[in-house]
Amino acid sequence: MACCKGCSVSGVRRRSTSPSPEQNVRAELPEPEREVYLVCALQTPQVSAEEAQLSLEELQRLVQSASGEIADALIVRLREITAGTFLTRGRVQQLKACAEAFELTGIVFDQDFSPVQVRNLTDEIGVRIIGRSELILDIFARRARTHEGKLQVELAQLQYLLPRLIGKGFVLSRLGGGIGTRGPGETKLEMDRRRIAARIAHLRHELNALRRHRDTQRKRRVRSQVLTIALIGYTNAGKSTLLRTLTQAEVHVADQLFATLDPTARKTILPDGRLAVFTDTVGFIHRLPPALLDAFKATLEEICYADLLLHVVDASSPLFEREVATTEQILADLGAGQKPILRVYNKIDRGLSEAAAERLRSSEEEAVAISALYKVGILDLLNAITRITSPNRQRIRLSIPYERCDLLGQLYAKATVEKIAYENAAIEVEAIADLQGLGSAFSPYVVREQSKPTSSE
Ligand SMILES: Nc1nc2c(ncn2[C@@H]2O[C@H](COP(=O)(O)OP(=O)(O)OP(=O)(O)O)[C@@H](O)[C@H]2O)c(=O)[nH]1
Ligand SMILES: [Mg+2]
Repeated sequence: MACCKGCSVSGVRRRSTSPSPEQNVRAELPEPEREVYLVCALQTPQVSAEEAQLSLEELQRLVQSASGEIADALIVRLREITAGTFLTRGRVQQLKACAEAFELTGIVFDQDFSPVQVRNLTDEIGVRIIGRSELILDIFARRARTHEGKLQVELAQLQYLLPRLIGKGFVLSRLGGGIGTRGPGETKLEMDRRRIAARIAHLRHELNALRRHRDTQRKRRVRSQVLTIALIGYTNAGKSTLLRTLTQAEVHVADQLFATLDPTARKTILPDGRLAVFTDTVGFIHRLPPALLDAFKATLEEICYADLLLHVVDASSPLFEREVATTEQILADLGAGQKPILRVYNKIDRGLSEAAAERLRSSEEEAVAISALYKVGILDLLNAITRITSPNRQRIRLSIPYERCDLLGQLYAKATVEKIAYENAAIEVEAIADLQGLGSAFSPYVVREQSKPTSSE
């Protein structure tokens, strides 16, 4: 059956009518509410067919990440825009027919409408109308686990909502639950304007207190001179998988958008013996709602204090270029555009997208190709990290007399000792170290390499 052009019922999973014995047992438990959505990308004169298709694909992944069932996905072509409803009368009627045929919970669009347009469309179609920002905010609300994460998500949701309330408020609860009505911890967002404003002020106050605490922790870290490396990049690029591979940490990895929300830090030892802390945080997305960027600023600012950024990209993604550009733009917005950055082309086991292969070939930037999942190229990555974070480190030879063997402890702490030989006259050492960092106590014992004789000599 096709209820409107481009629709088919193939994607809908209907409830089974004859339950199995297993289902009978489960029937005693309350069935989780089923949420079925129609997913629509808009193709206006400003949006190309290709862009609309890519946008539709990403929107479907977002709906799945919000645990929504997708009845169908379609591109709605619009030659003109109607002020009150954005969509033309004919399109509104088609969507209404779809909503009835599929018993939809709502329709998700790849853009945000004005509050008046949302109200008019809801009234005419009779189901919830969900914009892209609302959908992303909903995913964040589901994922927030830590106290700070929950406060940040609630702040973002309320900041997004406040200017959208029409009349006295309570707009969200008008058409039941589902995407866009959840707050962190599954609380329902039902508030009026005055209470929202008061709650925003309170959340800001609490978040500022947490920010001060974070500042103190950071200062302590800076004092202890631990190297911090931030994993950043588009959502689903494989940041958490890489953190797992690098540090053997048990971190959450999932094939869904925004699997990670709360920052995680794990330690590991670099090949040169230095301790490094890797931090993993929320992924970026094209057109990230500004309310989210603002609310998560404190967490994201951590990126600005890292010694090095590992920009993890899914090199197999057909959206490679856009994902790289989006990440770079968000980094610039956060004030981290000038930080040392190492590009990590991940998922090479799947093959490189054309754009990624081209960039890798022609690139002058520092880049490494890896598979975080299959642990390919990890040593190259670690070596590149070591090189970038300590350009002054070099291979040195030391000849330490036995009466200064007290220096050995310091040497092991500050350098990577590659060879050590206890000869008759002295302890002969080969190590990788930053000479300046080692300190003046070592200077008398550095063996200067003899300059190579030239051919004329
Ligand atoms: N084939 C392949 N899949 C990978 C690789 N690295 C990660 N993945 C998969 O990609 C998906 C996303 O991985 P995550 O590590 O959760 O990605 P993320 O960047 O942390 O994502 P968010 O937390 O959502 O921003 C998972 O299904 C991983 O198993 C890789 O090298 N090769
Ligand atoms: Mg993650």
